[in-house]
Amino acid sequence: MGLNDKAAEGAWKWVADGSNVTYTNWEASSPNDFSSQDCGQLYQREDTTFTWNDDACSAQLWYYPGTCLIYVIIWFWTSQRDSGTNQI
Ligand SMILES: [Ca+2]
Ligand SMILES: [Ca+2]
Repeated sequence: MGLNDKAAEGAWKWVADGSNVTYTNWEASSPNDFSSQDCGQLYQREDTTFTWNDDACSAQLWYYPGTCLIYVIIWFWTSQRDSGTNQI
């Protein structure tokens, strides 16, 4: 989400302009820097609201495309199912 604390642990900055983060919406236990997590990610709670989590920067590279792919598959499956229903 364009947010990291790579330069100094705990000093979260926006990648876009290097400015300090003023508003935060961290998950209750985050940021916890577990195994040196330095990149911010959106985290969807079970009630579907979003908070922030710190995660390994390498994890984001596949996490978001993977999530998008799952949504596309669900959308495609749903649209096929619905179009089949309409034809009956
Ligand atoms: Ca960190
Ligand atoms: Ca974390």
